[in-house]
Amino acid sequence: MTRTVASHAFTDQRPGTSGLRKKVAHFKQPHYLANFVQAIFDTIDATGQTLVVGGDGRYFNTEAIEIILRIAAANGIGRILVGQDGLLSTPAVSCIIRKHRAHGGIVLSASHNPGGPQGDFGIKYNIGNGGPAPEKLTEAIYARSQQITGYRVVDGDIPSLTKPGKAQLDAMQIEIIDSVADYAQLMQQLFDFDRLKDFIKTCDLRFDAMHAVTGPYATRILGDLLGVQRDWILNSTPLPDFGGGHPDPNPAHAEELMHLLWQDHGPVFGAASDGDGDRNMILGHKLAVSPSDSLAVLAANAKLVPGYRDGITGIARSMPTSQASDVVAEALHIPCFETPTGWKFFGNLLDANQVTLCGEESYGTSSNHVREKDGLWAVLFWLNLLAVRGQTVTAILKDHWRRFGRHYYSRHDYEALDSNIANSMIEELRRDIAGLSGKSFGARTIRAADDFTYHDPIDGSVSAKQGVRLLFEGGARIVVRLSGTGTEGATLRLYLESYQADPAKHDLDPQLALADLIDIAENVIGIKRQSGRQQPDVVT
Ligand code: G16
Repeated sequence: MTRTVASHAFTDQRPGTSGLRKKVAHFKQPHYLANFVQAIFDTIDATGQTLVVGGDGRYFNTEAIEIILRIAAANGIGRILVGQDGLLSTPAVSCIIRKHRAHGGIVLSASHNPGGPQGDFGIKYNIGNGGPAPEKLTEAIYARSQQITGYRVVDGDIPSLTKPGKAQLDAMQIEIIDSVADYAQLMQQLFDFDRLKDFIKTCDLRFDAMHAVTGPYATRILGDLLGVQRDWILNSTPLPDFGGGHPDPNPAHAEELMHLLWQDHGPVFGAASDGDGDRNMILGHKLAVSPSDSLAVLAANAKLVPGYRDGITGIARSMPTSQASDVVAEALHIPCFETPTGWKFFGNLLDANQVTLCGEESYGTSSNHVREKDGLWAVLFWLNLLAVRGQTVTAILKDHWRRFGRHYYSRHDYEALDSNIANSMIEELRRDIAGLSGKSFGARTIRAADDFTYHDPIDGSVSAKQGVRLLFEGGARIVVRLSGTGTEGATLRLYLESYQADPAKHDLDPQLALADLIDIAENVIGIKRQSGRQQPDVVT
C-alpha cells in the first residue's frame, strides 16, 4: 500500500563535491534522508526503469537502503539491483549501471570520512553513464528538496539482503546481486590476469582494505583469482565503523600499512583503498607514490596493459592535481584537460572520448571503463606494470622522473576551521588576486593569479570560483580552496607544487623541496596567522 508522509523541507540539502554528506545523527532526523530521496525521484523521472543501490557498509547503510526501497517502490521504479548485504563499492555501482543499462544508481557513502554512530553518512545519485550527477542535476535535486512537503512510501516486507535472489515490493522487483561479480569480470577484461598470477607468486605485497567496502572485492580478485595470500589482504572485513579508523588511504591514515612498508626487509608493494573503494594509495618499499605522479606513470605506460594497448586519447586531471600528467600528455601528443575538483567534471570528457585516463591529487585515478574513480583498478594497473616491466615501484618512479622531471607536490589540510574565518580568508585572497601578478618572493615570481573558472568544452557549462591559483614562473603553483566534502566547520586545502628537471635533485623530501613555497603561502594567505593554527592537521 502506498501512503504519503507529510514532512517539511530542510535548508541544508545542497550536495557538495560528491553528494550530500552529513553526520549520521543529522541523517537520522525524521524525514531527512527520505526527503532527499523523494527529491531525487521527483527530479529524475525513472518510472518503470531499473536503478542500482548499494553502499560502503557504514553505520546506517541497511536502514537507508530500506528507506530507499520503500520510496522507490512508491515512485513507480520498475526494478532495483541491490548489492548483497547492501554492499557495493562506488566503482562497482558505476560498472553495474553501465553493464545493466540502468537509468542510474544511488550510492550510500561518505567515502573516506569516518563511520559509526558518531561518524558521517552520505548519499549521491549517479546517472545512466555510471558517473556522479552533473551540477545541473544536483542543483535541480536541491531545488526540489527545498519545495518538498512530503514523500511517498510503500509498506510491506523488505527482503533480507544477505543472499542473492529476487523479491517483490508492491510492483517493484528487487534483485539482490553478488556485489563483486560484474566488477571482477570487467577487471579481467582490462588486465592480464595470467601474467599477474605468475607475478604475484614472486611479489611480497600487502593490500589494506581498511575495514571498508573493498574487503570482499580484494578477497575475490586479489585473493581467489590472483592468488595473493589471505593474510596479505589486511582489514578485509567491512565494519560499520571501519574498526574505529579513518578509511582514507594516505600516509597519515594508513598507518599499519605504512609501518609494514617501512620495515627494512618489508614488502616491495603496498596499496590501500578507502571507505567506498574509489580511492587508492600506492606504496613502494619506503616510498609513497604521490597520486599526481601515479596518474602520470599510468598514462606514460598505458600501452603495456591489455585494456589500453591501443593507446589513450587524452588525460584529464583536477586543477589542484600536479602538472606531471601534462608533461606526459605533451610527449604522447595527446590533450590534457584541467577540470575543477570533483569526479563529476570528468564525465562529459569521458563520454565524448576526449580522454581515457583521469586522476586527482585526492588519491583518485580511473579510466573510461567506468565513470567513477576506481581504487582496485589502480592497484591492478600498477601490478600489471610491475609484472611487464620487471621493475619495482621505486625503479619505475625514478625512471619516470629522469625522463619527465619531478613535480614535487604536497597538500596541507586545515580541518574543522571556523567557517567564517575560512570564508573570509578566501574572500580576502580573491580581492587581492589582481595585485599579485608580477610580485616576487625570493627566487619565485608570480606570473599570474586567478580564481579558477572551468568552461566545459563539451556542454559549454561554466563553473566559477573553483580555487585560487598563484602561478609562478617555471611552473610552480600554490592553490587554495575550501573542501566540499567535510561535515564539520570548513576544511581549507593548500596545494603546493614545484617542478625540478635535474635528476640530481630528485631525492629531496617534498616538504623541503617546497619549503619556500610554504613560506610564500603563509606570507600571502596567512592561514596560520588568521586561523590561529600552528600547523596543518594532515599533510599528504
Ligand atoms: C570526492 C570527489 C573528488 C574530490 C574529493 C575531495 O572524493 O569525488 O573528486 O577530489 O572528494 O574533494 P574536496 O577537496 O572538495 O574535499 P570522495 O572519494 O570523497 O568521493
